[in-house]
Amino acid sequence: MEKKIKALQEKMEEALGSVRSKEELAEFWQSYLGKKGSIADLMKGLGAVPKEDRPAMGKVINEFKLQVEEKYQNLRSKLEELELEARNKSEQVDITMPAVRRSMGTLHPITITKNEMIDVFSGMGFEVFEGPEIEDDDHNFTRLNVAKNHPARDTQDTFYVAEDILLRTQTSPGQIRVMDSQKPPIKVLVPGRVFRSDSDATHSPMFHQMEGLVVDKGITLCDLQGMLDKFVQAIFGNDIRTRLRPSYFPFTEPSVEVDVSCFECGGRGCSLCKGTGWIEVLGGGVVHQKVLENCGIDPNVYSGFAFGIGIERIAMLKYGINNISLFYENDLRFLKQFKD
Ligand code: 2NM
Repeated sequence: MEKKIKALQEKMEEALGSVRSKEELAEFWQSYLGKKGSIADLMKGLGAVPKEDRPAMGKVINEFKLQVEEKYQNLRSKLEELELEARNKSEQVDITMPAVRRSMGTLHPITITKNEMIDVFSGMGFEVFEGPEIEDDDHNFTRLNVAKNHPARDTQDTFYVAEDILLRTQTSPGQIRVMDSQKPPIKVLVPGRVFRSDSDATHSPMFHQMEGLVVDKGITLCDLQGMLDKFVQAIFGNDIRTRLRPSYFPFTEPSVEVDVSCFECGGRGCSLCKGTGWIEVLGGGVVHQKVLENCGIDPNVYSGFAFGIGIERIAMLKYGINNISLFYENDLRFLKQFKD
């Protein structure tokens, strides 16, 4: 019996020495300390020991059992310690490591340009109004003095949603709404998206416009020109001059096209201004008497000027962009170049 215990002790030491995990430790427990383990077997073997030797033998087995239990507990603590250490190591956060820098979003170049234009006009006392993008024929054409048979109403130019319902082709129906709800003096700026069936390097079926309207007593074309001088100088530089050329719009009379002296060559002539020294930037004029009448404003008492500016056009000139579609492709390589 003693020999048997000694052999078991050696086996046990060896088995314990090869335990590497909690699972292996549990197996060890089963085979030595479990109900059907080796030590239980020893206890059962006591029956075959002579009666007078039994107490001493039982004590030996018990001591052996206690010894195994102690070793088992020690190893268990050690394994748990190691496990915790490994976990701490794998979950360790290095607080001195530099953080992953998240790139900030930027405003779209059209938004930057629009904000800059609004800033300039706000400084002159304009208020901003936004009208709906879906309009009716009445606001978009009829009351703006665009005749029933005018080519601008053609389905080739205008996106119709239903009969007499359309995507606005300019923001001026917004100005009609302002004149309907406010009495002069009126000084309003109407920015927004407009839609025309037109598409090439400098035209897009959707683009942004900013129209302005001033109605008061004694307003003339000179007021428009003086105000636009200040506007283009704020946008393109203090040495910029303007030039008015006669034009035609149904809603203004007289109507003008406004050029700025070329900011690239100073007016000597270059590729940007195609050798002319001038660049066309916007249109405007004195509000047609019929438009005022259509909005219940007496043209014998009041007069006004109005203008329309393409925001894409201004942005393309400012930033030297030669294709309008770059604004709508959302290519980050393009967009990231614009910082407010
Ligand atoms: C332009 C050119 C000329 C314009 C006229 C009006 C209104 F509502 F007062 F009649 N709003 N905008 C106008 C006039 C717009 O854009 C090139």
